[in-house]
Amino acid sequence: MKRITLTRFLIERQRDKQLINADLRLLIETVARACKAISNAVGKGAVGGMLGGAGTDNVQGEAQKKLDVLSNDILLDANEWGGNLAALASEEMEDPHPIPTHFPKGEYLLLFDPLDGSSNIDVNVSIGTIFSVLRCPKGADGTVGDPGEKEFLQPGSKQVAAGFAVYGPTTVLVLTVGDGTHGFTLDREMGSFILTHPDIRIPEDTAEFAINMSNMRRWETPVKRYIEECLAGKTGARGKDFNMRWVASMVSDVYRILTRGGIFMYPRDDKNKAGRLRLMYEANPMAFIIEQAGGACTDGATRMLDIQPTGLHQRIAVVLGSKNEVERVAQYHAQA
Ligand code: AFP
Repeated sequence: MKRITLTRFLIERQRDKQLINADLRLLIETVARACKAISNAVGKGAVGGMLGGAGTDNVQGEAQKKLDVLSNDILLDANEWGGNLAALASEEMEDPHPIPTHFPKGEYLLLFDPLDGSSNIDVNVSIGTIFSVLRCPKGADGTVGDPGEKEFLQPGSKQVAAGFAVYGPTTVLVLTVGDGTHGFTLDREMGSFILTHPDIRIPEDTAEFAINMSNMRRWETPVKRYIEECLAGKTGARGKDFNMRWVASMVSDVYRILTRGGIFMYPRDDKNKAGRLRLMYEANPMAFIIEQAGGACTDGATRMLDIQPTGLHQRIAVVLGSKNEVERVAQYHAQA
């Protein structure tokens, strides 16, 4: 099989399709390189002193793992000097991170969850990095100025690129720049991401759902109805049996759905009143990726990419995956 590296893939989209420019290409290559460094740190685990708590809490009041802090630092260090970013935002930081004054600024905003699935680190289950790229609005003077939270609060449809890395048995980078969704597997000997899953397509139907069943008593009616029908299987309204998977690392559940279909749900409930997942750097990048692979993503009822954000760290309910199943859940919400 002809080996197409991430670099060649990006050069072709810059030169042949004019889909991206040199600054966006540099941004994606830089994030990919940072994901290689995070993959190496994750792979060292206890041997590298990487497990366990950092002894600090993040802005969400969640205890940080050593790898949360290290991954965030790796992404900040990698992205400050390129001259292609106006600012960065991270799950691990309350406010947007300004580009140091001694570096030039560029037109893009980068948002990321540096290490998603942190509760899986110490139990050796796959985790990942999720990122989203927006354009920074320019001020009256035509410059990006000093972007604050307001400049980040754009609907997901404004993303120019989105991706995630999953640090599993293999490290895979999934990426979209708006012309489909593509997967690249890390060749550790060469240190290159190789295009191994071009033009991923999600089957429109599925018989596999992913949800944290322990929250069942807390769900709203449409979600309860949908899952109960899946559990009723062949004898119930769906007329077929369903399987269940729940990794509790969004990157792993989404990657599985990209490879074989499925529906992932983290609904609102009376504990997670706005949902658990973050709109800006989890739901929106995943929604862009999933839609570009022929799937769908809503907050249960509304298309995720149409939602106008109100806060950098706002939480949202998420239903994503095989198009026909996501639409069925939206119908159940409309009927409720
Ligand atoms: P952590 O990063 O705190 O482990 O949360 C992971 C996550 O944001 C997402 O990756 C999972 O799908 C979801 O939360 C798992 O939530 P539960 O632990 O409630 O199942």
